[in-house]
Amino acid sequence: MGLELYLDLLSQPCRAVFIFAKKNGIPFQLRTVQFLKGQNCSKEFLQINSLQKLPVLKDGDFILTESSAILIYLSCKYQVADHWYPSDLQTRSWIHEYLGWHADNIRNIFGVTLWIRVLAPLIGTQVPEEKVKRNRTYMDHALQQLESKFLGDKPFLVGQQVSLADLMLLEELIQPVALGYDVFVGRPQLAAWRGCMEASLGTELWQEAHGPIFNILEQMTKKTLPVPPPESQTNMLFHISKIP
Ligand SMILES: N[C@@H](CCC(=O)N[C@@H](CS)C(=O)NCC(=O)O)C(=O)O
Repeated sequence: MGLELYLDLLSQPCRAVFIFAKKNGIPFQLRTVQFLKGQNCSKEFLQINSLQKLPVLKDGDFILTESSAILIYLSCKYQVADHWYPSDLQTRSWIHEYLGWHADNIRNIFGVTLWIRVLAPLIGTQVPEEKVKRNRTYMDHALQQLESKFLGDKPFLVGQQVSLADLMLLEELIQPVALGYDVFVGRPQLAAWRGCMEASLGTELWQEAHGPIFNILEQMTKKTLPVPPPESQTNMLFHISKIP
């Protein structure tokens, strides 16, 4: 069996991995694991990742979780163009500097909109209003730091060409946009960066990767989304309780 990627395109880190593999022509078997159907809690998936999280890469007997580790593995194994994960020590270090900051300041903040607008209502609850307000404040604060410290007036995070750090960031920022909060409005630097990202990924791949998340509100309105099974709902309630 060749390379297998376990993904759900509603998830930001899954989309980053999907886009990276597609853009670089890396051949893989897509193993779709749908959160909304509780498939990440199935016995079969537990054998792949006992943490029940996506994305997961399986390359023969080798299993790897964590999107940034997966992107680095793919970059090195398939010798993709250098700009994705630059060999220059200092530029590579900037990628890791960004990824460290991203894990602390972006990752758990920008995905909250999906919980507010879709996941909590789907299981008959809601994210408390004070958490909703706080989340908006945290997003705005992180975006200011992102622009001033990491992006500046460069076309991409670590220079003139797209890197895996840009992809990680893009997918987190697309999440609130698809859920009704356009983080690019009123932020010209960030909007210019988004334009560079769209141009470098291409329209077809952009649409393929983002279709499911951009359709989710419509599906919510039409009540066509699956309701997560009880075994997933326990995890989901725990997740909601952990929203800052
Ligand atoms: N730091 C991890 C985050 C993985 C993660 O939180 N994945 C979410 C989807 S975005 C997940 O699988 N959630 C299912 C669960 O927690 O039960 C990465 O970047 O890969």
